[in-house]
Amino acid sequence: MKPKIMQATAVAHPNIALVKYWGKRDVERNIPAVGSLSITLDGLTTTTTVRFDPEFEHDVFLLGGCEAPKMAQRVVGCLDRMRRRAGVSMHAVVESENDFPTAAGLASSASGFAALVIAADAALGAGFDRSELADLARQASGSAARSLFGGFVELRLTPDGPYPTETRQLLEPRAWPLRILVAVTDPGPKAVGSTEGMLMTELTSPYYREWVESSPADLLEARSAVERRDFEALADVSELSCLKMHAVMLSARPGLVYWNGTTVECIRRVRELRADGVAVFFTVDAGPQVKAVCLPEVYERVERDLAVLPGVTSVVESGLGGGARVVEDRR
Ligand code: 2P0
Repeated sequence: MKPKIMQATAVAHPNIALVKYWGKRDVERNIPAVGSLSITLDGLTTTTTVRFDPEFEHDVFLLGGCEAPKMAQRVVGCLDRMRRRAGVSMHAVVESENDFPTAAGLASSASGFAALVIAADAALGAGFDRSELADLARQASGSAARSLFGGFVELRLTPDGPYPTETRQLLEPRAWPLRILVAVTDPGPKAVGSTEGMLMTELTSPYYREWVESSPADLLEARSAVERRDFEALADVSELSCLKMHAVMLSARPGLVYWNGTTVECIRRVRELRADGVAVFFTVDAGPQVKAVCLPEVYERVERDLAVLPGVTSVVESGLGGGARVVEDRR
């Protein structure tokens, strides 16, 4: 008798860190050097289907219908850890689609691995709890654990806990419905991947230690701002964390410059708006896009102002979204 179909589909959204993760405490186990605080988006989605079958001879990974060998290695690594914990040996076909540009600083690995662990867990019927799923996602990609949860999310280092990090939701999306505008300045893939960039920074930047040591205070400040829903306080600490991260990247050897000229123009415009009393702040990740985070009542104004800047190719709008979830389970 042919065994049951072991297939499930999950969706996950990218997240944007307001207090940034950059650097690894343990490269082998992919433990971040610093905690982070993020918001999960709803306007951008990764959809991933995982199908296990005892007849498959190896794993297959397709991203947007095409083979993606570099990412496939990380997908297989993640599946291997899940199979080990679940005590199964079957191979899988994984098909993943993003409705936004991949590898352009829009955290596609975060939503990708969050969707993967949720879909694989459902397909296997493994029943891992959220903490274990977050641990599996984090091992695949540090930022992926945050996309398991919706709204405002914190990833803390917990060296004495059952897992080396713990990820939890601080606020639901509805509790403080901020809006995000992603000013796309270059939709192409980034020059230096995050993992490589982090290692280079740690090995060569004279400021790396200060970056790591100053992070807990930023995290505390941001957590408190979120709990109080204090926009100005969150804006201050978010811009600080972003610029500090880019400062430490720039001070690597060779320096990591993820920005282009338009990135700088977008930052300037957001700062001018904020100085004029518009409730908006910026953040930039390992790529040239600028994310403007604002209160709902000002987003049209911010969108207009960013869209007209020369070099901005599009502005993607998003609210806050929910965590990764199963949308179809065909076991
Ligand atoms: C973040 N980034 O906190 C920071 C800000 C990019 C800049 O997390 O090596 O792809 O797979 O654990 O999760 C991107 O890093 O890195 C990232 P790995 P990941 O969002």
